Amino acid sequence: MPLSRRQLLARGLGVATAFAARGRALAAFAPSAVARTVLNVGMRPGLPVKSPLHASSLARFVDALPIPEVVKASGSRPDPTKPTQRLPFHRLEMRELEVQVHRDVKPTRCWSYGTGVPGPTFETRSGQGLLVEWVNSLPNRHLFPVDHSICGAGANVPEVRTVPHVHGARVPARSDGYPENWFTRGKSALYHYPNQQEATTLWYHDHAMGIERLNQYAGLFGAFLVRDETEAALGLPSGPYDIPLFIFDRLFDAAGQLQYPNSGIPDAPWVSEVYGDAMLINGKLFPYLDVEARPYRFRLINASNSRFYYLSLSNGQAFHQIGSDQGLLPGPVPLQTLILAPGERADIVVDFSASGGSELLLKSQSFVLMQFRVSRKPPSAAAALPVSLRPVKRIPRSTAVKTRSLTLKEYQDPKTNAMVMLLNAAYWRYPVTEKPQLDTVEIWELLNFTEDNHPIHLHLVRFQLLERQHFDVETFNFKGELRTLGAPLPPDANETGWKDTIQAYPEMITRIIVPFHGYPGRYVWHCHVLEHAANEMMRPFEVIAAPRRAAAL
Ligand SMILES: [Cu+2]
Repeated sequence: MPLSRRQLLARGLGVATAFAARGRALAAFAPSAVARTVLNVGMRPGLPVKSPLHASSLARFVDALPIPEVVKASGSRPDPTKPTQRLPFHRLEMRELEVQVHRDVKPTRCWSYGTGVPGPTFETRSGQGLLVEWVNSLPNRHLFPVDHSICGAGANVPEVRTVPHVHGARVPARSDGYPENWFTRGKSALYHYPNQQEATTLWYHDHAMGIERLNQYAGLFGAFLVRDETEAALGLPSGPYDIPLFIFDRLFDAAGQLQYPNSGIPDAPWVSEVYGDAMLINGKLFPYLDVEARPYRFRLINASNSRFYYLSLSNGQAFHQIGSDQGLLPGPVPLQTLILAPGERADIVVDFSASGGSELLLKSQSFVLMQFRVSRKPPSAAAALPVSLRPVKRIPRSTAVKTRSLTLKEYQDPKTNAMVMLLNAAYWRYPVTEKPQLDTVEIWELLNFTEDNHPIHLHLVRFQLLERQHFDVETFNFKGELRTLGAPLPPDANETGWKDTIQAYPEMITRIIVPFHGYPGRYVWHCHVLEHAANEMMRPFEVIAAPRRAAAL
């Protein structure tokens, strides 16, 4: 079988540059020189699990799909921005506990924001702010091996650290969960979520520097739904017919315990990607859901570390995507397959009206995820899906005050075999280079030199996809010239809404247009393949407040 370019490069062919130790040597290069270097990558796979649980051998559809409980407020506290007003106050405690992932699997030790994985769901309304005290009551030892060579996870910092982030929330910087703002057992953080944004499916998860991938794998995530009047007026399936579906893959051992793969390299257990053979839906393996013969709304959330899903129904029936990361699409988009990257959300409506008495499977390629058991009862009356949902005004390119070309590249040190993935050839610790001004619009061109699809997430903002375009990777590598190949490809219909995580396709330029609305301050942008983000595919950006006018000085 011919080797891929990646495999060839991983074997050392074509490596033209000698980097010494990770960090020290790359830091010696100017970013532009680094960006032009011919580079390569090696996959760093994990060692096989000793005495694994083979998920495929488990009995299917013996557990009902769990629906996470809804977070309840415990009183109110003063609004930090208007102390005369009070906001609902919530307290979530992170704890280690045991969950039952399947009838025939022994209880699994995990970490949770509530009583299970995923944690409880926030039900919020647009414009109604709230306060959350996030409390760390976790043990002092991590469930999984910590790689102390990873940035921010050195042996000089506590092993267990947490900082929660609400993915997609427009929040002041101090409440965003900046990766370095972690706190340890016995400590907490009080965050303010103003919710000044449109109805959508957000989710919260841990973001602690250097161990985010481990904390999320342990179970630290949950849903954060924002609702509004416009959405309510559409008559979409609601109440028991509106269900969040978290999809996440894991590896287990025969004793039912989570296994996070280890590279086997002493002192450097980091692996480049994680793929489990056990697919959990809301925390169960092969769950079933009894449904009526009517439309249902499902909020699909990919909470996997690395895995993309290719979702379809076993009977080949179409479903409609009605929303993406940051809210409703202009209109429902009929699909038979939906590709969901880590961090992305898709709001879909599945109509079971014509499937009374049958059993349908939700699948991802050859993986069976869950079963829908459709009632034999005749279809109940349900409102038809509206033709129009919410207008999404396209942002004119002419409004952009700046275009940034930003590379996504993988690098390998031929001596140590250490691998890093960098955004614009810059380490986390380099000075901040992306400093958009508040309330301006920028175009970000993501030049992906790799053979991977990287889901790139920007905190704070929502954005639109302009287009994707192939480019000549080798010409750029050898000559530093950007040569595009072919015409730009417009977004697919289900990518024409507001996004906060975009799939940057391999060897393509992905152009997004970003209004930097919200708040000034320091945020992050990163790949949502958590293993990539941990090994340097994450950078700060800083929103600069508009200069004060003379009259205000
Ligand atoms: Cu990535």
